[in-house]
Amino acid sequence: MQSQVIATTPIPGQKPGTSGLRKKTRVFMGPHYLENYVQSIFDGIGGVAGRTLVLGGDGRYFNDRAVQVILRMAAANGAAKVIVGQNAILSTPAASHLIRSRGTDGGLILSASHNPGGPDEDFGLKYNTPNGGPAPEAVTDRIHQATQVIREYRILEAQDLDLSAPGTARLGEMTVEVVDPVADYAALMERLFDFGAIRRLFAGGFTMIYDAMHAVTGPYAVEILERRLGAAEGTVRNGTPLPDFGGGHPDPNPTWARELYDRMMGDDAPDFGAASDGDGDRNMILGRGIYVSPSDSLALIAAQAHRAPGYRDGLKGVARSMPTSAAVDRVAQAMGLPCYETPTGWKFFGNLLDAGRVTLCGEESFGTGSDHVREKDGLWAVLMWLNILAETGASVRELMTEHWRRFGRNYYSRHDYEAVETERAEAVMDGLRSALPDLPGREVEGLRVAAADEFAYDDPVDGSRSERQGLRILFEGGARAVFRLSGTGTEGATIRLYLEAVETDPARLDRDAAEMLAPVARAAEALSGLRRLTGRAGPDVVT
Ligand code: VG1
Ligand code: CO
Repeated sequence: MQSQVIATTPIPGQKPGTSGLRKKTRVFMGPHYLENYVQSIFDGIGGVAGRTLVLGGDGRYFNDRAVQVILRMAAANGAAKVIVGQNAILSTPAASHLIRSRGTDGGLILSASHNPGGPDEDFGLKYNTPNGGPAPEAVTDRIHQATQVIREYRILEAQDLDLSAPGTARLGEMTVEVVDPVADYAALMERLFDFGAIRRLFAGGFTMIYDAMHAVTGPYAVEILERRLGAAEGTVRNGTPLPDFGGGHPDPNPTWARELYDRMMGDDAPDFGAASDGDGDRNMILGRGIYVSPSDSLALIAAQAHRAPGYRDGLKGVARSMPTSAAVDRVAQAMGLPCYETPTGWKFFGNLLDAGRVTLCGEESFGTGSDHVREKDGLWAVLMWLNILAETGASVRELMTEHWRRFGRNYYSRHDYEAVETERAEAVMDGLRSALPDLPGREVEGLRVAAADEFAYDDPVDGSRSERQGLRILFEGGARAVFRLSGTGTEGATIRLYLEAVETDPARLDRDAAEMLAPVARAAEALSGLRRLTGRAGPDVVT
């Protein structure tokens, strides 16, 4: 087999965002695009000669082709071994687990997560470091630099490898090990959670719907929920992964998982509902007639995790991304746990997890996880909830009601304004940024600004600093409005407005979130002119 050196030139815009490089699929399929980026990852991490990598993706359109290209490039770059998921499939948390458990030098994950898939939709690729987590900024900066000076890439001239069955093959000098994508991950879950207790729960008639959204978690959920835990056949819906996710948007939130949401709010709702995203790292939690916001789910898990065997000794600490509500902070305070506030994106939790400072992390964007891997983990969150439900015998509503009574409630909502013209989005952010110093003390819509700033993060473990991580307006009484530009979009700019209001009055804990947040929303508009400047009547997605 011949190793080729192909001349190329830098392609602008190959800059990793919140979670790797995400572009339109056709962009990724363009001449040299994928190859340039893969070679730049290899160059950015100091080469892959003699190294072992994990490789897999969420099965979206172009996943299978891209994996064959990456295998040939890894071989031509002298990698010793690549461990690849059967049929090129690995959920993001399963990939993170493999990277760690097999002691590898990292991995490449192909996914655009919750973004739709298909020739006219999105594709993505990211590198995870040997700890199993998304590469930190220092590493993604080096990869980006490599994309700007690339002159050539290496690729083996070879036929496609058959990845349809577990086993070992060779590609030139490199070993390729094809592994069952579910087995190791399911075994890990069985060590963390009390499968016996959950099995008894289902045997006792507990009912559930899990919507895999035609994305990667289908086979994982069928194996774990239906086969190992005895949930009724058919509990897992849309369980066959499809390259275009059945034409849907594999994003587990009340907008995109509408069918599940409506079902859970209806008369014939089962006891528990959950969904996961394209690559399996997000989760949505629902009970009969109740939607649990991701920030509340994080807080509840912080308070109840000791009920699961893997967390019986308690938590070392907790961390949340800055825009995530402070519900978990209240739990941490009550339980005497360290609590960290990081920028958006799982890569910022890695150091805290590695240093043993925190056990549990979460984001408002339907991401929850722990130190069992270095990614957020959708099915893990679902199993954690099932374990808590099994141990307490309470319903989701009872658990949340009791939680709010004990800790108070942070009403929360995120408003997304999508595909905004980049200049207009910048104008909103620049205008607000320059107004920040004058905001403290101002009264608007019955709220008084207590503080306003642009969030920056100093990593307490490695001392690195990350600036420009979102604009915050804090009101007296704990309410808050946060503005950020998304780092995962592929079209124009997406402005995210995060709204929060705190309530401790026992008589006001069961209100409608939109109603409770209306004054904060009005104040946010008055101070930023978001709708006025973008010409939008309202958000595209509310979660
Ligand atoms: C979004 C979320 C962020 C999450 C990221 C990756 O990023 O807000 O919390 O970590 O997606 O999740 P942004 O920059 O668009 O706000 V996933 O499931 O897309 O890997
Ligand atoms: Co995801």
